[in-house]
Amino acid sequence: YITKESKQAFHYLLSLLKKLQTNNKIKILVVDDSGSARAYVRGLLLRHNFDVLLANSGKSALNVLKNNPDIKLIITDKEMPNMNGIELCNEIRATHTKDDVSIIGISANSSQSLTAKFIKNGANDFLQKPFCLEEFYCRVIQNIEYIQSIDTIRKQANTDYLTDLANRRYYFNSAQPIMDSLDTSTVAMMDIDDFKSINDNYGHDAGDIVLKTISSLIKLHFEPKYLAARLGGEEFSIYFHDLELEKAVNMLENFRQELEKTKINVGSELISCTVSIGVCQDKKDKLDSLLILADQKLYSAKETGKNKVVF
Ligand code: GH3
Ligand code: MG
Ligand code: MG
Ligand code: MG
Ligand code: MG
Repeated sequence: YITKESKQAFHYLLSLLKKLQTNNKIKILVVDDSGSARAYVRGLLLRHNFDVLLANSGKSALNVLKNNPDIKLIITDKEMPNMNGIELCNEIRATHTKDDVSIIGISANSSQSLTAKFIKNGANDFLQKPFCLEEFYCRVIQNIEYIQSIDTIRKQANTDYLTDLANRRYYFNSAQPIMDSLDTSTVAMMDIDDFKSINDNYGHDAGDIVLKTISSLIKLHFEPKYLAARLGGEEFSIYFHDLELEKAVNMLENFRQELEKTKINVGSELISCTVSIGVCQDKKDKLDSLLILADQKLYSAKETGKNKVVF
């Protein structure tokens, strides 16, 4: 009974599914106390190359989710012993927002209030059994696309567009809570030396290439262990959550020396550039206050000849 229209619609869905699957496999968790129901939904999802995880109870679902924080979608049955699908939604929402993971409730129960109950308890969507395949895939795609859009927006909100380093917002939001849990923290402020003259002599595009090159080198030297960010312009900061001052200074000194030796191809020629770095370790409560101290060290690095680490 497949009509031409539904065939076309299905092709459209398939193209959307392909688009979703271009990167890594997307993880979907299927929760149902019935083995045959789990196997059926799993089969539908495997056809389109999703990475399917299974759970036969709410409790087991919470465990699987804990061990797989990258699950994007949970499809859960309503009627299950011990913890039903709606209670499961509630439990999941205690730790995961709708922006972290989508939930679709499924039930054969045709009670009109069930959809509302699911959604009120944190589900994003609902499917009535028996469902038609087209609707099933539509809802799966829509809910994954939602999560992926949020992921993209979140990444963009936290990343510096030019250099792909963390931006100031992400830096403060992530470093401050770590700082709150520690007695002392070590932080570095870094500023490119005579950057204005690079722009003036070789052009703004060359300046951008220098910013990107330095940022790649920063990533190489300090990430993922430590948190590095472009705070703005030609200023960077690195937060060392668990490093004594001397060790941080050593790492920064290695970085400074390697940058000094690096020839940067700005199109017209190879140029080199240097940075000045101020670093300090202190008991401050606020990252702001610690950065001011590091900035004072940076200032004295600039005042005493640049291209050095001052602590
Ligand atoms: P100092 O050694 O004292 O730090 O001197 P400086 O020239 O590096 O410092 P100054 O603050 O005078 O100049 C910083 C320059 O950085 C000015 C600004 O135009 C440039 N700049 C800021 N953001 C960008 C950017 O995204 N791209 C480029 N190409 N230049 C930028
Ligand atoms: Mg059931
Ligand atoms: Mg500056
Ligand atoms: Mg500068
Ligand atoms: Mg300056």
